[in-house]
Amino acid sequence: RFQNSNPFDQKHKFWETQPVGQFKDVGNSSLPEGPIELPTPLSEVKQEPYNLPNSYEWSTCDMGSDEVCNEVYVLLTNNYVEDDDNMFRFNYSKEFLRWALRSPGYYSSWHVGVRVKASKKLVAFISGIPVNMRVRDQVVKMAEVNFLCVHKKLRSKRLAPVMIKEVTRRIHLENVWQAAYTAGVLLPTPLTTSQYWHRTLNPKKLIDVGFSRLGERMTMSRAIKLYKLPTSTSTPGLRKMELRDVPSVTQLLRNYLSRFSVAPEFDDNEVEHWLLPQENVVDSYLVESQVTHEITDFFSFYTLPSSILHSQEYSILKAAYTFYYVSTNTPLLQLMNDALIIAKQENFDVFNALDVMENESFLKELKFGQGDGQLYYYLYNYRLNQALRPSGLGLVLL
Ligand code: NHW
Repeated sequence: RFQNSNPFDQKHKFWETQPVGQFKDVGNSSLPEGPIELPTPLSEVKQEPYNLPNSYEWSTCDMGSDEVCNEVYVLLTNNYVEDDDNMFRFNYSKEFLRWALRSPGYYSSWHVGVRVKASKKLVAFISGIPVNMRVRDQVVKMAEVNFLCVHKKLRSKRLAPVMIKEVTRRIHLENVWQAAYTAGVLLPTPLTTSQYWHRTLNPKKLIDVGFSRLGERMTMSRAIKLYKLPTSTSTPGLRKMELRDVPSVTQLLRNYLSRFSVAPEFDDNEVEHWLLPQENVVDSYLVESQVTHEITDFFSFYTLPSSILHSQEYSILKAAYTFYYVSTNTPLLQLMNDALIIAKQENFDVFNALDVMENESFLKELKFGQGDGQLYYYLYNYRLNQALRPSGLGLVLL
């Protein structure tokens, strides 16, 4: 069968109607940078929700409720993102979802569920959280949209476009007109295309469950030796971040993120929320100078396990993902090596990173291997007249 493999020629019946960069405009640098559409007066924003097929209803999800949080957790655990070979599926924990969705200034109305009217079963979800995003020299209030999920039995019925329109409407009602999101699928039009890299921590398990393969002339014992890490970290003054460190970390991070073309602007509240260690959610370490007691460096990673779908032996892959970091005094390579050592001690199987920020400077040397599949970054209603390199991006979405 003849297949048209040029993604630029693919029709996007929904996305073609949205204020996003269109494929036909790629390379046209005459279009102005900035918002594609102007905000409309709030009174002109549609007041009623969009129509759903008859047997379904909208449901604002209160993530503060254990019951509702559990419903979202179960929906995602069974229906959220899988790898291309359907071997693994993200298994965000309940604590993680709470953390991800109840960030400073969050709106419950942006946590949008779809239920079956008759049974009240939760069958779809989409969410947004507010963030101040800097794009070059403009700081724009945006929504970060994430956790879009439609139950497997309801796929390909054009429910996703209705959900995206509904969350957009609810975001508009709070006077926010831009959004940032990532996806593994190519849509019109990425701000940047990034790659996943994986650092094996537990070679035997990763090979057993089919996450990795032994390369040519590689034996299990060689792999174990190759990925072996020291048992203790190397940086003097490295310790867990504490509440009292929030102001220093905010300072460091604001300063560091200012070098990227697109990055969030965090205040103390947000740093406390996003970076203060939370067991099984986020880990943060910093370097305190032994002499001046100044905080000079910092790194963090979050915990996102995946369900292993077809193994007799194992059901969960424990994965750490690099989050934000700052290196001023300690080389980034050394910081990240310490991050690997800590992750290994905490029994993670694999340590993942994208090639955003300055990650390329340590990936190969620290024995990360390039994954398959891409993660595309997008902005909604904001045009950049040139795609960025991943290293221009100071943004990590969960
Ligand atoms: S990416 C993770 C997305 N979730 C999953 O992959 C979970 C497993 N898959 C599913 O649940 C992180 C379904 O396959 C989903 C699609 C629900 C993905 N982003 O209902 P239909 C995020 O959560 C388009 C955007 O028939 P379906 C970020 C697709 O191109 N659009 O499909 C979310 C097509 O449109 P087109 C996506 O398989 C960002 C249409 O949906 C998409 O039953 C959202 C087909 O719909 C994706 N990941 O359900 C955008 N996947 O034009 C936020 C498919 O091509 C934008 N589509 O015909 C900003 C809004 C806020 C603005 C505020 C001012």
